[in-house]
Amino acid sequence: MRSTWRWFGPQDRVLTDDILQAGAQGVVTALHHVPYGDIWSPQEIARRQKEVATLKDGSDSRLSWEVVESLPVSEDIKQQTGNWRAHMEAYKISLQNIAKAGIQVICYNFMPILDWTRTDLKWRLPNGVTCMRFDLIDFALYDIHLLNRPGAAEAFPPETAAAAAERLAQMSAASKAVLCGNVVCGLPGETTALGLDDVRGLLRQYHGINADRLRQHLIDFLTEMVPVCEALGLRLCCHPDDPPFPLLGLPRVMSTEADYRLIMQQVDSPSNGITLCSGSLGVRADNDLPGMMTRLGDRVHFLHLRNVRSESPQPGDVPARLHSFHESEHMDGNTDMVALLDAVRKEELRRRSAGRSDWQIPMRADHGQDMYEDSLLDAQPGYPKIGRMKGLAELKAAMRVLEHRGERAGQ
Ligand code: DNO
Repeated sequence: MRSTWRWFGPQDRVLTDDILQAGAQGVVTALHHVPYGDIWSPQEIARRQKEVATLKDGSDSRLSWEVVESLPVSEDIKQQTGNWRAHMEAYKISLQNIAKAGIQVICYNFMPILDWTRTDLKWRLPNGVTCMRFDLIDFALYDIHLLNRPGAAEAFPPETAAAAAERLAQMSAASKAVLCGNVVCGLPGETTALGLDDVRGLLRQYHGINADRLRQHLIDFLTEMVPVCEALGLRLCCHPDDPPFPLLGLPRVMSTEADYRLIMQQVDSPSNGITLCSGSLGVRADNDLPGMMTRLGDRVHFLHLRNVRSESPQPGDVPARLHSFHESEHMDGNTDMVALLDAVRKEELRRRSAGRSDWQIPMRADHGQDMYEDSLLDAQPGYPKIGRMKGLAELKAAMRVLEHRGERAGQ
């Protein structure tokens, strides 16, 4: 397992110096300033590589850009409208430019409109840390009463809708504005926040696109991109839906093991792979993360390790449906992290004995709780310096123990 760290570029409050001190071996980043659908030029890629390789005082960081997260798939490609053909060609050129720069792993997602979705970015836990949280009642309140989406009230269990109406009556205008901002916050690198009207407009574009159609668009995307990746020696890896349920009436097609299986079979190539994100997938009680790693491991090109804790029962919550959860400590929550790490270790051993050059899987400690001075630094939501460093240290230590035991037992 190779420890990596997500960095948002020079505007990130966390510095390359911090990444080095945290004990990460490589960097995960993207050209966040390039609009979706545009080409990533060799110059811009080289510039970011240089930034990764440089410490605050100008000296060499000895870090390099190892994983692209994300090379974004535009809405036009997801919907197959407008400029989607041109965006597909641009995507292929970006892949070529990335390959020329020596980077081989490329993460993307196929979630319509919204990436990760939370209702609270700073929820306080009893020990004083804050974390990101998805509260079903707040989300229902947003969907039914702030967005006023037709059909929204029927999309939630009646007791959830009733609790949302009750909460709305006590909510200040300022809290409503915060909630609206939080729901659309998960668009990494987005500089212009989406307003309610923007969201309504985007939702209208998805009329007539159901899950089957979206899945077909993903297959069409991969049918064209995977041969390009094979020729260039690249490994594409799809990030799961977060949370792994349909939201706002939009389809979501990468939420379960069955979803991944289908996509892996449809475009059956090692270049068509998985970003196994235990935090996203782990919200669902029916996703068995260690089992998924064991069964689908040969196609897992990138690991996002974090944990969530489902808060059921809340009014109307059902673990197999959209429900409330918060981001817990990395080693503690819905996912048995030690079992997942052990499945990763075993997959790496299999790869090694098969002579695979990609036997070490890049992993980043995903997200983190804000602790100590994290709230003062106010880095990208979900990506604090200290809380993430703690997560990385715990994950590395647990893995080291498993490896040590394995070495002693000769396995
Ligand atoms: C959340 C991240 C996601 C991820 C994209 C990949 O923190 O894991 O935003 O970067 O979905 O395309």
